[in-house]
Amino acid sequence: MDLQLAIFDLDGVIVDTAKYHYLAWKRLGDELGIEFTEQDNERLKGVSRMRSLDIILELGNQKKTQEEKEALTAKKNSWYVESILQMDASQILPGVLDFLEDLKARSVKIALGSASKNARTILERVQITNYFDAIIDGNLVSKAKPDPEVFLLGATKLGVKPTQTVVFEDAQAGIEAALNAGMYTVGVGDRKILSEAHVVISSFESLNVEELFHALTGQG
Ligand code: B16
Ligand code: MG
Repeated sequence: MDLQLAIFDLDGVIVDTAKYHYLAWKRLGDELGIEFTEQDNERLKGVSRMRSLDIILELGNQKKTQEEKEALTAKKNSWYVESILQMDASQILPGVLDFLEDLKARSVKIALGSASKNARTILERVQITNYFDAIIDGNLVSKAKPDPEVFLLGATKLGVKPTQTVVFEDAQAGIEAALNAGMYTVGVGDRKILSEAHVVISSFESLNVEELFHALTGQG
């Protein structure tokens, strides 16, 4: 098998932290008098913290100074952190642990490629930090997905070529970022939203590394 590195997005792939982001943004929206629905929240997936706030302010037709925006994102983050500190291993999405074990058994390297500045805290809380050979998070990158920076950094750090790397992503911008990096892509979620991915899966449950890699590269 030719693939040597698997890079995982965090929110929506390993854990479902989107619900905690939503609750915190909704609380902020309520304070600002901006209506913010779960459907609006879809637009925030994979998007940076500051860009998320900009989208919410746009929804409410509101403008804020940079200083005000810093204070608002800090407030949202403090609520979000309260939620993630309550997380435990039971919140890892179905099939993910078995799949990570399967990769390890085949000596495929594992990296995280997330926009979140809280990624390390979440991995610690759900007790899977040790699986990762490299952790690239929102503190290390300057360009947001669909820019390929986050994934290219992971591959470079581990000395693996993009063409030998597969990325698992739940957001359209993330799939685009991986394609821009010249990597194989697996969309996790809705086939209609993730149609650009090489392969789309609904979850990691019963997913087999060998079969998946064969489907991606045509090699066993
Ligand atoms: P933070 P991912 C992304 O995580 C989330 O999908 C997105 O909703 C969030 O705004 C972003 O991280 C930044 O998160 O505020 O914790 O730094 O999907 O790239 O793992
Ligand atoms: Mg995601």
